[in-house]
Amino acid sequence: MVEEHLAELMRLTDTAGGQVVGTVIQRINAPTPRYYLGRGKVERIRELVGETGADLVIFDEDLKPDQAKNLEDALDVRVMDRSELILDIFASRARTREAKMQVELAQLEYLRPRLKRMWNHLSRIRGGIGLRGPGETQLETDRRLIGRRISDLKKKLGAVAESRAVQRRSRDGAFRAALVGYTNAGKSSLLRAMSGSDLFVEDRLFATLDSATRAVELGSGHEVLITDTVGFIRKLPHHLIASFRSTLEEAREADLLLHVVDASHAEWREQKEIVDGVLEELELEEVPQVLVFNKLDRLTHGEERSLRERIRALESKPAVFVSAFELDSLDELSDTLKARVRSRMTAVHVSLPVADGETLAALYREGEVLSLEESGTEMSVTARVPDALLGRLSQVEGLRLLEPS
Ligand SMILES: Nc1nc2c(ncn2[C@@H]2O[C@H](COP(=O)(O)OP(=O)(O)OP(=O)(O)O)[C@@H](O)[C@H]2O)c(=O)[nH]1
Ligand SMILES: [Mg+2]
Repeated sequence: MVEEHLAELMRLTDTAGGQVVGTVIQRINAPTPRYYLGRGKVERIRELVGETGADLVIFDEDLKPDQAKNLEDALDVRVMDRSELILDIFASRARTREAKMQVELAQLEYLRPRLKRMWNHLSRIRGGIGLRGPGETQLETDRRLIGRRISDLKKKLGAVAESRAVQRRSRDGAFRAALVGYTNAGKSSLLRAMSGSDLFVEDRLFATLDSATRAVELGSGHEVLITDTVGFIRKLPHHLIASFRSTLEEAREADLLLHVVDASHAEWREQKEIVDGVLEELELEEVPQVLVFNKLDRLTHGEERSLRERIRALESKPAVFVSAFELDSLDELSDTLKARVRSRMTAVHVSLPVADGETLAALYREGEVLSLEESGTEMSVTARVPDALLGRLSQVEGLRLLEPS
């Protein structure tokens, strides 16, 4: 378990552009107030830093501002904790204006109680990871300026969130699903495979920071809008969750969450629990969920069978088993989505003039036509229609909506 956590920290370090030259583990019941670790261990790390020439020491656990400062004084190198490393990765990966603002906000909130220590660094700039902060100018300003910048960012982000909400409303009526899950589970790969569109995929952590929405055609007139979102990780810094809340609004308004799990990962159970925890923190636990076990191509038939049995026996949520690399395996997911889209549509009989090709076309395009009969100048259509179309149909003059079947 500890080894797995450390392995993940190494991947994070790699993603941030660092190179691991040594690791130290200490099992402790309670962290010491001064160094987090015991004195002996601090001495051991000091030696290791000397032997390897390391210029950075990263802790998997979060350090209090004082602890970090004391450790830096004792080790005489830059010290980072897990949260800071994750913030650093987000900072280097943010592409859109919104993501950049969100990361900056989270960094400033993290920085505020640690300003003093950060100033120390700037005076002896060492380069490398950890210094890609919000920029020197901001660091040089005092707390009050940082506070002002924080409220400014919050205001700007609020405006972006508002315009996004307007955009969302204009898409009203469409069935919406959001991909959520642990980082590197394959969310973007799945959306890419299903929508046939180009999305950034990488075997590093936090490839995606911005949510992207794609229309996915499910066949027989069913379409669903699927949103890809930022991945979660163990001990995601609190400030980041808060900052990315509005991006994750997409998930809140989704009709369905597709919780993607990397079934080939040794720790998938823990990862799944962590994702559930973050979803709860974001108050998203009420949104209906389908579990999507991905990377099945990496399992043997035996492993796949026992996974399916286990999930069937223990899991109350519906689950599908897929591989983003095998298009055929996605049918199960498409069928599940199709069933959800259908269940949200209302079955109606519509009677309309034969000449009204426009309405008929809309029924085919947005709904599902189950039967069509012509008699004289009238057509009688039985169809399933989404709410938005139902609303429009009921306003068409001379059109009769018969009782739902
Ligand atoms: N073998 C295998 N690899 C996969 C599958 N799906 C995704 N991958 C690989 O897993 C890695 C991560 O995939 P992404 O799609 O970027 O994962 P993500 O969940 O979007 O990750 P973040 O954006 O970082 O949260 C990439 O190297 C993919 O090629 C799959 O079904 N099988
Ligand atoms: Mg992604």
